[in-house]
Amino acid sequence: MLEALIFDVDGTLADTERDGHRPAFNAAFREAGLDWEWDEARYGELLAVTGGKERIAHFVRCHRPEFARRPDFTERVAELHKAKTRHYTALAASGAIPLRPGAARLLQDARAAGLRLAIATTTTPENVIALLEPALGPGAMSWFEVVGAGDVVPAKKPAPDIYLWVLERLGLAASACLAFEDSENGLRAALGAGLATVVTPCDYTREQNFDRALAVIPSLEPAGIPTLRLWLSGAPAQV
Ligand code: XBP
Ligand code: MG
Repeated sequence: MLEALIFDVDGTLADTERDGHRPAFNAAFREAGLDWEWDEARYGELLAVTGGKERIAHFVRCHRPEFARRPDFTERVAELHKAKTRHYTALAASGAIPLRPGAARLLQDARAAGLRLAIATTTTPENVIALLEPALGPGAMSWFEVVGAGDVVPAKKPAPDIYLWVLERLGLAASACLAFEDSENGLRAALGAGLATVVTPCDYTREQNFDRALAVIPSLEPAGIPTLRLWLSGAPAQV
């Protein structure tokens, strides 16, 4: 029996990367006096690395090796990421990043159907709150029984850690849950935790491999998930 839906955030609930996280990284680099500017194409390449701190470190090692040799490299990356998060939360809290079509409706329908909700994301908890509260209303974070975000696990997606962390706190087996993702990294993480996964690709992930997804849908709007009504009725989510 389907008991819970577990949602990825970036790319799934909202298209946050190109016009949200990317400009926040660039604002942090400018603020630090660095000439690093991630355009849309470069950022699309860097998205292969999940986690903002890990993404900055990967960029530096590949493109600014002299910066990687600094003795305070790790501290500087953490400072840059903290500044980036400040810029991103300000942007998200202003309501500038809408949810994807159908996301709010799906969350409300799932709650009405008595399903438990959870989040499993690589981004930080403050980014999740800044994004969802303006979009879903004050107190909306209480809709999610478990919020697995950022550094609560040692290994980020495509490792399954964040999904295993969420399942443990839900007290549910993977077979009682359905995951929603947007990327191949996210799909691999969810599958690694044994979760049937619905993928709704976004612009940056459209060409990725989703062969092992339960379904690939254009959006979270009801028309895009005809069988979801079945799942919401409690029918088993068949992998
Ligand atoms: C997407 C990510 C995150 C964001 C940036 O997370 O990989 O790193 O790109 O956010 P998901 P941070 O798709 O799992 O929601 O800078 O806070 O990591
Ligand atoms: Mg994602």
